[in-house]
Amino acid sequence: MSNERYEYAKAKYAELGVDTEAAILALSDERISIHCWQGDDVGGFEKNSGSLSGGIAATGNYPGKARNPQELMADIDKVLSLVPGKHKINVHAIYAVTDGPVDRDKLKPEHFKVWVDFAKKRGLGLDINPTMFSHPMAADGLTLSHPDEKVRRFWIDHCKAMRKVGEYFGRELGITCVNNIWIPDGYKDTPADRFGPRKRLKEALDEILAEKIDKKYLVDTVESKVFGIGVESYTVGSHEFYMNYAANSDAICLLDNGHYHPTEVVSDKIPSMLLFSDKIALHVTRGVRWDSDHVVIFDEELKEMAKEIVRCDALDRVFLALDYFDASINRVTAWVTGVRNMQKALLFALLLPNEKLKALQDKGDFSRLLAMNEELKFFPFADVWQEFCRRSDVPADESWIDSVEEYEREVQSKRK
Ligand code: RNT
Ligand code: ZN
Repeated sequence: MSNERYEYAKAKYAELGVDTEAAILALSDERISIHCWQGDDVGGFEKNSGSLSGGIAATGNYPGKARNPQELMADIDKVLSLVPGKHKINVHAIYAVTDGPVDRDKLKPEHFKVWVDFAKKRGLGLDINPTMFSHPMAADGLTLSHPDEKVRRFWIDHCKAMRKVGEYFGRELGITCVNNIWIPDGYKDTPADRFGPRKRLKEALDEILAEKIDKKYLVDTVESKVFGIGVESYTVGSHEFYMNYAANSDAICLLDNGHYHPTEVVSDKIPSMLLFSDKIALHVTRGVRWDSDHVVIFDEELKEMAKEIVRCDALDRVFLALDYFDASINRVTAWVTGVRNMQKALLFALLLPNEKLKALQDKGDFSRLLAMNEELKFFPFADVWQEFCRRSDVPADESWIDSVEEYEREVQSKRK
């Protein structure tokens, strides 16, 4: 099939001074960290694991959920066959593959060897997360800030163990691993002490991060939040807490766009953060009325976030990860939709005449700026996207949906 449509798009963008080839090249280099937990509703492989806790929730019971490492990895392979580019897989501690039960403070790199083998074979990177929820030691919703020193010790040791796993990932794969620390800690009702828990969290983090690990292999990120279900009144790890913590340590701020007040947008935070930090990290999600972790769609805020990353020339300064879990639709469809949308948003941003638009702003020509931004929405962006998919040997159009439906019939629906 000829590429007439792409050639037309290329010429059309060139009129604006935009090089579609450069955009495709930049996008191919961009690894997105694909969250393994979309495949099983944040379940994990621990033998006697209870239900999901920590103020987060996956709703729905669409059939075909992966029940073990083989099924989860098969589903990830399906996803990878339908998204362009080379990526990373984001693993949580509860996805360790152990013979017998191993408690989280005792986890070792060897318990994640299957993931390394999986990643190596496919040229992927790996990221890691301590899992500080869905565990008896987190039963009252407190972990690193717990008033009981024994509980804190358990979670501190868990976090230290996961840094070792992350270092192992980075060393084995030659791709920096992001170790993301998120804790559910908070209170349902107005607390009597807001300072104490944060002081304990700070001290716990200091201890966890005390060991210097080569940044080539591992970087540590800290993820804030505004509230969770059942912890509505107070969150220990708030945005201010971690922004200050990161500013005063080697840790990197991770911004999850579901974790702010509804009219507050992460896109606007990106340039401010990048002015003061060499690196930032993102969890891209979609909150509907609350931090509901809906599948990422190609909406205005996604595009706006991508634009900020591109305009700040920060593609290599932002660790991009997805974080959502929808159990009400086919989980592979959910995954593929989100990854492709994240990539589409980046491509959309890369195809904007950003310097020209900035110049309009500086000249004060807001009429042309507004009108141009609207016109750009109807530029032949889709043809460039399709060309990128074609070159990456993945479905360029909606035919990928049929492919997932077939997978559902042949594979997922047989899981009972
Ligand atoms: C929770 C945070 C956190 C989790 C994952 C599973 O609100 O977003 O990142 O979603 O660790
Ligand atoms: Zn998150």
